[in-house]
Amino acid sequence: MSGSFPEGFRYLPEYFSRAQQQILIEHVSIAAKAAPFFRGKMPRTGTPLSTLGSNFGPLGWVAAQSGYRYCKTHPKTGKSWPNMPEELLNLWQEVSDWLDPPQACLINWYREGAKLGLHVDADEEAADAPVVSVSLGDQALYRLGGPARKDPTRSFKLSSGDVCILGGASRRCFHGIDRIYPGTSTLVPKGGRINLTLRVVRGVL
Ligand SMILES: O=C(O)CCC(=O)C(=O)O
Repeated sequence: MSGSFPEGFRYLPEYFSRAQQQILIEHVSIAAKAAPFFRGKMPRTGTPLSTLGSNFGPLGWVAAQSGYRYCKTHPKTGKSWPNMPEELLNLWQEVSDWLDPPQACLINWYREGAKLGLHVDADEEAADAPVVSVSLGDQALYRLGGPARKDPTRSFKLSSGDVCILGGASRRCFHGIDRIYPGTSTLVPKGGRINLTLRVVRGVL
């Protein structure tokens, strides 16, 4: 399967057991009480995103009409983001092949109908550090292309417990979520899919 993936992309199906997934979801539920999910907006147009977001870690990714950015605090509560769970720091050590720890973990919540357009993660100064992504809950159709938007893409389903790593050249490849398959998992208490995306943002905070 990896033959036609871009260089540096790794797909680790069923990396987390069901019991480990439940622990991660519990961390998300607790975090969401302190740092409630909010709906970001597209820069310039202000169009609401179809996903809901929150973050773990010293920095959190925020989508606002004024632009995408990393912030130390939640845009609505003004408080720091919840600490990064140890399980995610361990995952980073196990799979990232990168010395510095992640500074941000974006929590995306896809409810029925939510999707994420093709994009490259480009708001990090640490542009070479890999991005590590965990899928929890409902299955999703993931699309992965090349460094140019017009490059051919391939699509495959991600299931709960799967991990993807965008390292090497794949760090600059377009990717997105075309659709969610509602009801394919019972993991997320209110339903849908949670994606956790670990990122190094910059050298020094
Ligand atoms: O939900 C996913 O699997 C991908 C998330 C993603 O690409 C992002 O947050 O930039």
